[in-house]
Amino acid sequence: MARAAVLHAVGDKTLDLRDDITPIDPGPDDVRVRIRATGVCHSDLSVMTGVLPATLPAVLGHEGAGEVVAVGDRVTGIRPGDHVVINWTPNCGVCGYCDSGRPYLCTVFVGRAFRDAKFRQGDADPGVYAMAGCGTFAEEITVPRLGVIKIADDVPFEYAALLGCGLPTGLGAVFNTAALRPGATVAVVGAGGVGLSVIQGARIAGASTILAVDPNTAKHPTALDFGATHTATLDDLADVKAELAPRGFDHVFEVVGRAAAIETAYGLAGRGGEVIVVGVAPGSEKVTLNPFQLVFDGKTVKGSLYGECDLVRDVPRFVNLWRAGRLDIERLITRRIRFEELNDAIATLERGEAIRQVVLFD
Ligand code: PAD
Ligand code: ZN
Repeated sequence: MARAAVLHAVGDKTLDLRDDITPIDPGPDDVRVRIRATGVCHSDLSVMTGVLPATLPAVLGHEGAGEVVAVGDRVTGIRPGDHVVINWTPNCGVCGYCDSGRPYLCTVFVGRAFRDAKFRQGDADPGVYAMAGCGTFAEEITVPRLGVIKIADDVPFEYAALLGCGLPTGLGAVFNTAALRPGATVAVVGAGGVGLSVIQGARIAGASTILAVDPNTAKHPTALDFGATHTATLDDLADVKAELAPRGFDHVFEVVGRAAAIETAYGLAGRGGEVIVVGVAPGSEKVTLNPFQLVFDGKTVKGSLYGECDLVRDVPRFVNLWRAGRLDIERLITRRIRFEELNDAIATLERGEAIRQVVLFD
C-alpha cells in the first residue's frame, strides 16, 4: 500500500492524505509508474472547487514524472527503470483528432477517467478514481502506455514533472497555438506557473514586447526575470497599454481562468490580433465581447488545450531548450515539499504565494 492524496467531495478545503491506496494492476497495454515528483497546478485546485469535473473520490494530481516499475504484456518501447513524464491526455492514435494531427483533442482516455476507478483503498475493490486518469498525488499509478513519455535519465524528476503540464501548456500556447513570429508583440494576463511559461516561450520565440499583467505585484519581478519586458496591474493597465501598444498587441494570452480576464485580454488585442485562452474558467461564467470589434478589428479568440502539444514530439524539444540553457525550469520551482505538506501547498497556491511547488516522493 502506498501514500496518495484523495479528494472526497467538491468544496473540501483539504485532501485526505492516506497511506492505504494502491493502483489497479496494469492491463496488457498499461504501465505502472512510481511517481518521484509531482507539481501542484491550479487545475488541481479547480477540481477541488468544482470548476473542473472529476468522478469522486479521486486521487488528484496530473503534473508528474517517475520511474516505470511494471509493464503490461503488449507494451513496447518502455521498460521497467525508464524515466517518464505523465501525459494527462494520452492520445489513442487512431481517432479523427489523432489522425488530423491534434492529439490534444483526443477524448478516448480522458473519457475513461470518469468511468474507471484507478485505485483501491485498503483491501476494497477499486473505487477511487484518478484526476484525468493519472492521479499523480500518489506514490504509484497505473496509466496507459500511451500516457507516458520517455525522458532522458539525467533530467531531474522535478523538472520532468513540470514538463507534464505547466511547461507544455505555456510553451505550446506560444509555439503551437500562436505560432509566434519573431518581433511580435505579446501581452500575458496572469503570471502564475503557466503564465510564466507563456512569457518564457514568448521570449524564446523572439517576441519584441512582452507585457505581464497581474494584480499581484509580487509576481512582477519574477515575470521580468522570465522575459517580460514590462508589467502592469489591472489598475495601471490602460496607461501602460496607451504608452506601450496604443494599437493593441498581436497575441494576448489569458492564463488566469476567469471570464473577466478573457475580457481584459480581448481589450488588449489589436486589429488582426488574437486572444489565446489558456486558463480554465468556471463554465457558469459568461464572456462579453464587442461583436462589432470582433469583425471590424479582425480579432480571433481561441482556446488552447494542453498548449496544443503532441507531447511525444514536444517534450524532447523542450528538453533540448533546457539543455541549451534557454529554458529555465529551476526558477519555476518555488518550493520542494514532502507529501505530508501537500495541503499546505494547496493553501499557498490559493493565496497566490507560489509559482510551482513540487512534491518529491523519496
Ligand atoms: P496560478 O494560480 O499559478 O496563477 C494564476 C495567476 O493569475 C496568479 O498570479 C494571479 O495573481 C493571477 N490573476 C488572478 N486574477 C487575475 C486577473 N483578473 N487578471 C490578471 N491576472 C490575474 O495558476 P496556473 O498558472 O497554475 O494556472 C492558470 C490557469 O491555467 C488555470 O485556470 C489552470 O486551470 C489553467 C490551465 N490550463 C491548461 C490548459 O490545458 N489550457 C493546463 C494547465 C492549467
Ligand atoms: Zn496542470
